Amino acid sequence: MATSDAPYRLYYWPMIQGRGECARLVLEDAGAPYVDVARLPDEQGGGVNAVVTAMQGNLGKGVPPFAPPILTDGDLVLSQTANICRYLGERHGLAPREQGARWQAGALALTLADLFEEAHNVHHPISGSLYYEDQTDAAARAAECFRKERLGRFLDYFGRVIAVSGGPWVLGAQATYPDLVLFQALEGLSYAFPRAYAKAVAGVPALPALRDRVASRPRIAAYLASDRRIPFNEMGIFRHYPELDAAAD
Ligand SMILES: N[C@@H](CCC(=O)N[C@@H](CS)C(=O)NCC(=O)O)C(=O)O
Repeated sequence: MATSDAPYRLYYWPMIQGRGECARLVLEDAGAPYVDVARLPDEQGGGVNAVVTAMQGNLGKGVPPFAPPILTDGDLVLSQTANICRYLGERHGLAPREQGARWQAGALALTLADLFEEAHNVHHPISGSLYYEDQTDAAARAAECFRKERLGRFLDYFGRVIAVSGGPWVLGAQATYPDLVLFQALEGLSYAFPRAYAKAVAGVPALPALRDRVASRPRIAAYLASDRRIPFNEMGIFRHYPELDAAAD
């Protein structure tokens, strides 16, 4: 599986941050050249069709991807967000050097993938194939459980990870790719659940500190200010439905 000097190609839904944003953040922080393929005009091979084609396994040989985000590096086709971020992190100095720590970084990225899945399932507790409006009662119950049981558990966990590492990053003194994915999780949670997030994060000051620290990394700051950063909206993973962020908890 040769890699190439050509820019990476990222295939992800062009209208949302979604899980693709984790890969975008690692690419941006690394200063790695990439093409966000589906954001190209249709006539240049972009648009939703680019993602659909990629999902059909038309990008190359070997293991076909199940779902986006999908990253290609030359003829290597990769899927699974945590896997893509690990690949990029290890290639671009955004991963620990020691093998054991590399696996532990991978565990953090996978735990964050769990959090993304749970945050998504709050507004789609029955099925992703139904509209939110068709599952609002179940979503209200799921949201209450998420706010009361899961949100704080995840945030406290990452606070503990930072405390154990000595901080300020999740793995200690050096920023690594899980920091960028955690940043995206914090961005998304504060967008989707502003009240519940504010309450849950109040006792974990290391997290807003890490979020600020990531946001002020020069390449990330430039990215966030650019039109490459798609605003949050109600089509993505993190959606703000005020009724799912009750104040009463
Ligand atoms: N575990 C996968 C989940 C991938 C996933 O659910 N992708 C969504 C977009 S964020 C999708 O379009 N899925 C299509 C499908 O599952 O059929 C990851 O972390 O990358």
